[in-house]
Amino acid sequence: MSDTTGDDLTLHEAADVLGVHYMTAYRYVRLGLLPAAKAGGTWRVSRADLDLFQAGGPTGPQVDGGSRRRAPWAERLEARLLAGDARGAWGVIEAALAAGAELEEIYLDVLAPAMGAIGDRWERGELDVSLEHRASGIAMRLIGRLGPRFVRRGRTRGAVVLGAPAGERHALPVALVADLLRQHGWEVSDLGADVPDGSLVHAVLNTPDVVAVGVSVTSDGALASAKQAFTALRAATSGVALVVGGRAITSVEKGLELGADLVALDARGFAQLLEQVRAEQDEQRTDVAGN
Ligand code: B12
Repeated sequence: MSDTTGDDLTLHEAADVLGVHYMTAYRYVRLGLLPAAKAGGTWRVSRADLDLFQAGGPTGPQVDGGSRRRAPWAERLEARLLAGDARGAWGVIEAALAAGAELEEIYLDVLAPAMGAIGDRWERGELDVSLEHRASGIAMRLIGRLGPRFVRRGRTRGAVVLGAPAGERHALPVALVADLLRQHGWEVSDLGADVPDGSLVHAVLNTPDVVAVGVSVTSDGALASAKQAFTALRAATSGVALVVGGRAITSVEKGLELGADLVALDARGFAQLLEQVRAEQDEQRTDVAGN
């Protein structure tokens, strides 16, 4: 979003310039189409953003005429997250769903890239980490609202324990992967971030019908602790697949070096991998029973 401290307008003024009703302009803001920031209880729009919107620029109204499915939802969500606008962020999600986006697409093609872009901006020194924290809080709430929609009825395929190792504070990726697996019929025990080795082991030993444990590693700084977690899991459990994934796992070799049995380079491939694991485990059980 552009700097709104200088030549900016109230939302009423912006609506006048656009020749639309105030509520229409407000909807543009809520959907992330028109960048705006709240100052003293009122929405302010920068002249530059308004000009861009009128010209049909990156956030402009060309979406109404084009394919809403291919609209830049991630950019709009990023804008709402950075503005600290939880309602607006939900509005973007609802609009994307109404336009036909699948739940999985909302997570992988809207929410994940929006968060990734926020991280990139933080890395470039363009925003304070407080904005990243606030955006993460809103993202978690979005996941909380969307989560129940991922749950599939009927018999589960088996259970999966998911968590991030000690010192790894990125819980969002874990929550997101957990829902994606639930959608494929897995019962997921999401332990979140910063899980001590002993607790990971405890969860695996106490989860009925557990097929695999997935360890999520996002920051490079947590690779060593992920290795320790796998050492502990390998020593205490058997017959459970040890899977690693996450942003810090850039190759299969890197994942295997940590002591994992299997590496999933993206969340989409994880459910498929689990199917294979389950089938192999069932086969082994049949062999044992037959002998
Ligand atoms: C949100 C965020 C935070 C939040 C986390 C809040 C929370 N509750 O999760 C807070 C503010 C706490 C935070 C803290 C830090 N962060 Co941070 N953070 C991010 C950010 C912006 C988004 C992460 C996210 O949720 N992404 C969305 C998820 C869905 O995408 P994903 O991680 O790629 O996950 C996908 C796959 O990897 C896969 N997957 C994930 N887990 C698993 C597990 C399995 C088993 C499988 C199969 C697949 C899988 O599925 C997901 C969906 O496709 C990223 C930027 C980025 N590019 O990701 C930086 C980022 C990860 N953070 C970074 C850093 C440096 C930090 C800090 C060290 C900063 C600091 N100095 O304080 C700290 C502390 C980290 C620690 N000790 O753990 C760096 C990491 C760089 C690196 N090479 O290590 C990043 C990349 C920012 C950057 N561009 O530099 N962060």
